[in-house]
Parts: sequence; structure tokens; C-alpha cells
Amino acid sequence: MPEAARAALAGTRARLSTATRVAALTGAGISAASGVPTFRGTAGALWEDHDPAQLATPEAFARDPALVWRWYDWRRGLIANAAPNPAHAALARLEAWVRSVTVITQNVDGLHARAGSTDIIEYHGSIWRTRCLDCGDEREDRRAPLPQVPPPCAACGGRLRPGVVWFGEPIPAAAAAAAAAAARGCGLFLVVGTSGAVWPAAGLARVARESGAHVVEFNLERGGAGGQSQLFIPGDAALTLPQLVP
Ligand code: BJW
Ligand code: ZN
Repeated sequence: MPEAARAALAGTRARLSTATRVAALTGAGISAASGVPTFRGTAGALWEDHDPAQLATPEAFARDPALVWRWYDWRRGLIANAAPNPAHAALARLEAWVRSVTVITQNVDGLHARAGSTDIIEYHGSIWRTRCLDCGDEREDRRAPLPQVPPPCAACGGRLRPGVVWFGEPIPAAAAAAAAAAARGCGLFLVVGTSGAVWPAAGLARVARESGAHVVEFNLERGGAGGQSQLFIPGDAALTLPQLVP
């Protein structure tokens, strides 16, 4: 690890030793080492010639629900067979060090919970939830693969959609409020494996910084904290986060 990164780790460790509230904003990069594809960049491979960011839209779903459901079914299978990696485990371990650790995740994969984190805000929803467009029924469904794609609503037989947040849709109010409160109330704000391309999640680092938090970014390349990070720790989060929380 380069000297600058080593110094950034030491600085972050010093902050951790006095912190009482830590918040971590995580993105697809934290699950990359678990084999879950990211959305953007070289690691984000196309799926059957489709750009993932183009599929995660209400327009794509309205145009071709079967296509979008096949993509989600494929991802559900992938995630069901994936395991949390050492980066998820390090954030879970942090709870033994710091009184309050809130994980604000943009990921829908549920891997933070499987790693043992207990205070998780699923900012963009969950791939394991469904919502009926006809009767409003919401429930968890962990079957992977789904027996039928698109799946029918178990309550009314109507049309289901994945319980996630697509472009142009609001962040669920409770998640948005809890994330803003965590960003405002923490002394240390970790930004892990996100491109910072998607709002309003991308604005949370600024909220934290303006409320007095120290902001530290973990990523392959700097930028996910939108210029708000005081420290940057380069590299695979599955290697760097465990060095912060051994
Ligand atoms: C590693 C690594 C390793 C890799 N270790 N690092 C300005 C203000 C507010 C909103 C907007 C705005 N401008 C535009 C908007 C609208 C829009 C938006 O942000 N668009 C941008 C593209 C410009 N935002 C929205 O529409 C949001 N809603 C909204 O604004 O509502 C307003 C409203 C109010 C009232 C009524 C109605 C509307 C909703 C956004 C929803 C995003 N949804 C998705 C899909 C979720 C479901 C699913 O998973 O299928 O969320 S899109 C996708 O992007 C997904 C992700 O959570 C999200 C962020 O991606 P992430 O996690 O950052 O991943 P990548 O792939 O981009 O980056 C990976 C990073 O990891 C890279 O940096 C790598 O370097 C790094 N990395 N390997 C460490 N091993
Ligand atoms: Zn229904």
C-alpha cells in the first residue's frame, strides 16, 4: 500500500478511536468482491447487451416488464449464491468498537445484513421485496430463481414489480429521513465503493461534511464523495476496510 494511503488509514483509525457515531454510505463497489456486478465502469459488464443503468428505470419496466424481471431474476440468483466479503464483515465488526454505526447502503443485495450489521438503511430498497401494482401488496420473496417470470402477485394475481427505487422515483421517506439524520449526526462518514453518480445519495457526504463530520472515501478511484472527502484510501474495499477494522 502506498505511503499516502497508509497515512490516510492511520488518520482514519485515530478518528475511529474517539468516534461515538459513524455512518457509512456504501455502493456497488463494496459487493464487487462478492461477485455482484457494479452498475458503471469497466467492471460493470453489460447484461444480454443491455446497460444496467438503462434497465433500472420505470420506463424500461413499462416497455418490457418481462425483460426487466429476467434481469432481476438473474441478479437474485447471483446474489443468493454470493456471500458477504471482508468489507461487509469489517463494517459489521465496527459495531464492537463504536457506539453507533449506521450503514446507508445503495445496494439492494442484503449482504450487509448477512454480514451482521444491525443498523442498515436500504436507500434504494431491496431486491428481495416485491410490490403489487394492482393491489399494493408488499412482501419479501427470497425465491431464486423465481418459478415464473414475471411473477404474479400472491394476493391478487396481479402485476408485481421489484421493491427497489428506480430513476425518477423518490427515495422512501423513512429511508431518506434516517439517512439524512445519520449523515448530520455522525463524527465520521465513510464513503465506500460508490461512483457518486446517483442523487440524492451522492449529496449525503456533503450533508455530513457540512455538519462537521470527517469524510473518508474507500474506492479504486477517488470521486464518490463528490469532492467532500478529507482522506482517500485507494484499493479494493475488501482489502482496505479490514485494515481499518482488523
Ligand atoms: C470499488 C470496487 C472495489 C468497484 N472496492 N470500490 C440531482 C439531484 C437529485 C436527483 C437528480 C439529480 N440529477 C439527476 C437526478 C435524478 C437521478 C440521478 O441521480 N441521476 C443521475 C444518473 C444523474 N436520481 C433519481 O432519479 C433518484 N430519485 C430522485 O431523485 O427522486 C426525486 C423525486 C422526488 C419526488 C418525486 C419523484 C422523484 C433515484 C435514484 C435510484 C437509483 N436506482 C439504482 C437502481 C436500484 C435498484 C437496482 O439495484 O436494480 O440504484 S441505479 C444504480 O445506481 C443503483 C445504485 O444503487 C446506484 C448507485 O450506483 P453505485 O452504487 O455508486 O455503483 P456504480 O456502479 O456507479 O459505482 C461503483 C463504484 O465502486 C465505482 O466508483 C468503482 O470505482 C467502485 N469499485 N470495485 C472499492 N472492489
Ligand atoms: Zn396484488
